[in-house]
Amino acid sequence: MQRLKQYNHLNVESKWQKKWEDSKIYSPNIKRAARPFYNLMMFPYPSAEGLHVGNTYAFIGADIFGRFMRMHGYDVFEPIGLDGFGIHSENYAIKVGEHPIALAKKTKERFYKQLHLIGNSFDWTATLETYDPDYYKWTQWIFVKMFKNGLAYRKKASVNWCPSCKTVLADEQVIAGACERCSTEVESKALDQWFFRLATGKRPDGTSYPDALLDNLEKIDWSQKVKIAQRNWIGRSEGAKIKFKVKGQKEEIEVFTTRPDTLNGATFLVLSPDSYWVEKLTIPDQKEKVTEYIKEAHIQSKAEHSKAKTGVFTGSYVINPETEKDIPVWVADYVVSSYGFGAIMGVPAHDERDMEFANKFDIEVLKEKPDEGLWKKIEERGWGEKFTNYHLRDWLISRQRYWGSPIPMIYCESCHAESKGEREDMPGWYAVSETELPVELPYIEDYRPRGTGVSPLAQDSGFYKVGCPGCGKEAKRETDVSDTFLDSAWYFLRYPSISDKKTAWDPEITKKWLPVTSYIGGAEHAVLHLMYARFMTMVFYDWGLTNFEEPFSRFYAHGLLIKEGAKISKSKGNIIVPDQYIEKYGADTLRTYLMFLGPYDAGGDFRDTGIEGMHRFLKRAWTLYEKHKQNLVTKKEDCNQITIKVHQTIKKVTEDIQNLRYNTAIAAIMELINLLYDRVETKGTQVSDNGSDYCKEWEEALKVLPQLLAPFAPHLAEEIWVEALGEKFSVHLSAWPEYNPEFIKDKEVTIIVQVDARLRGELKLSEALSQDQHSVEELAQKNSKISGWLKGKKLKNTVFVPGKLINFVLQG
Ligand code: ANZ
Ligand code: ZN
Repeated sequence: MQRLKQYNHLNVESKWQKKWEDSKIYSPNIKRAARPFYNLMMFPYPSAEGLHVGNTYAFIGADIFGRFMRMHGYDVFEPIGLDGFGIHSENYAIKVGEHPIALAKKTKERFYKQLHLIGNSFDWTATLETYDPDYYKWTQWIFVKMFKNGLAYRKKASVNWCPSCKTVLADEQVIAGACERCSTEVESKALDQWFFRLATGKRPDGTSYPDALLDNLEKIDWSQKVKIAQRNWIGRSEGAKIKFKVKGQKEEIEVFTTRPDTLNGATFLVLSPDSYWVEKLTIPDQKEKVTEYIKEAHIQSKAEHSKAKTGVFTGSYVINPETEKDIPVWVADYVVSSYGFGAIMGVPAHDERDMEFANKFDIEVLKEKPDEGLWKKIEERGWGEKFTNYHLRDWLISRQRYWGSPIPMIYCESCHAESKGEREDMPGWYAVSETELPVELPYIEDYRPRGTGVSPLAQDSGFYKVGCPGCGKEAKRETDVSDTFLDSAWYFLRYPSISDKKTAWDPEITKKWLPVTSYIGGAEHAVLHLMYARFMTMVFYDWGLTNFEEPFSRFYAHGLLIKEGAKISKSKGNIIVPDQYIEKYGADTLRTYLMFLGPYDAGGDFRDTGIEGMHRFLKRAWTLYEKHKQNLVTKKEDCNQITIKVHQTIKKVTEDIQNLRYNTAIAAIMELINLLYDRVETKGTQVSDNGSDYCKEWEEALKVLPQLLAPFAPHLAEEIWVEALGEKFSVHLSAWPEYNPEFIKDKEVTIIVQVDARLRGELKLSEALSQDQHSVEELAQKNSKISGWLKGKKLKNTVFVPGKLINFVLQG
């Protein structure tokens, strides 16, 4: 009998990776697939030297699910690409002193090589990189459509400015007053910016995007914590707007409040430092103080906002319509310019922040009880009306950086002067004609951010000088690039249509493959990316470009990988690169090890010592097959026991993978392997030529095992399937095994307990338990009838016949 070869993971893994790719078993027929299953994972942004183990944790977990579904007969489409534009890649380029264009080539090679090595079932015929002009042509096309549909606009806005990254940041990219990427304190700066109407956009039926984004959360199967994060970010707040007459003028200031019933206790009004009213209401005597305060407020970072209250009096008063009292108007930075109307009524008796402020500046506190009836009164008297406010802001799209998709807009000074342009509300502005897309990002030698608030593209007259689409005179291209989040807000639509040169996404293909069946990624993207992708998809739906509102039917957030108890980060110097582990132990070991660390949504703690154990374990599985031709199971009772265990394991692994409980699925497979290993006859050859001496249950177990292993250890599984069992390539296209519920019904079994071969008692146990020596020993020793016979005696040996008998042999 021929012995199998030693398992060499390096040879085996590269062999199958090549075979899989050559035979295109992971490239479904996009046009014709009968049971499409779109298995998406968040594509990486290549920032550092390559993928780290944390990235692979995400990809492997998603792949396991895809492989499982493929074995259930689905046409699984699992694409991958690079979110390669943007500040991450650009900052890395600056750090290593290379041009982003040159670096992108290297990074692509490096990342794709690593992504091959982990053994995922990616469709390598459908990759995309967001910096590829074939891709960003369509990103720009989306921008143009947003502009033409009134959903993109430009305004001067006070924005978060990171002086180190030299760029604008969205509110969500500011963590406790500091830049999310480099931790530098964020300043505020007034710049002209492009926005998408995420918060203020109206849908064709007149409803609003935030409402729809909120309501739709009920309809999608997403991790609960992610839904909560989305809900909070949208932050729908029901309340009222109330108008306050300025004393001695006919103007009125509007405030937003969730407590109109406390109007009777409002003793002051506060404006945000950026409020349009500040200049209007500041009296000459207060001018200097107010100007000074506003300057300070701009330099101070957001972190300071939560500290002690600061503020300055404008010198003006408004009239509280309910109390008819004159109340002072202050300026303070605890009022946010971008929320509500950037102005509040101060009700110290019922609001803590207002109380603190009133105490500090000696403002009157009226301890009036809230009055439910006020609300009606406010509407009747015309003081105000119901108003729903959102925390969600319009999406700030422009970035004053180089490495991004140029915003495809043109500005003409002379058209502006004549109030001409493509849109009435934006004189001077034209979108680049769709036939002229893409506006290619030019090569600029010194691409580093200037810190001047304009993009490096503004240095390149060859780029920005352009004829006006309206009047033909010399005009200027927009030199800002778009936010990377725009690139990733639609990439899932492109993958299935990647070979389509005429449209961004083919309508028929899109209907077939989308919405995405399963999306897996990090919880850190719970807000930004997922919200932007949902918003864009809803917009596309409204334009008739898709037939679904929600892009991801199911989203699952995986947990975080840590290393020896610590967060994995560059500053800690504990970044783990997967390559060395793959080289030493193989991708199968790394995959299985990572997934064994804990429930997939909880993450796990990576330890070098653990991976050794997993490696030995997988080798053990191979050894089983290496030996199985000489070493067989022949005993009838062993055969029965194997059948039960096999079917129990199929059930467990199936259910666990469905629930992404990979760790317990792996544990079950380990148990099965251990049992098979245990039951093998090791006393030489007993096989007849036709192999009829051993039981068919043993054969079945040996065939099921690689199938259960396939999602986790795809190379090993394939090697066993094809090389050891001689089955047809590929195990990954084989049908997932089914279990027979009859076999795993828990029967009651009687175990005979002997001490020194004399009957001393009986145990009635479930079939499963009756097979387990350790449990049986324990239960027997605890049993009151039996324990007397064992007390004070030394045990020499235990004889165990699974499901039948246990005999304690005593010393002396
Ligand atoms: C009077 C009042 C009395 C308030 C009271 C609250 C409690 P949410 O729920 O987050 O929407 N507010 C309004 N605009 C603001 C702004 N631009 N910056 C800072 N605070 C602002 O909060 C709404 C409440 O936050 C509003 O209701 C307003 O204070 C304040 F006992 O008005 B309230
Ligand atoms: Zn013009």
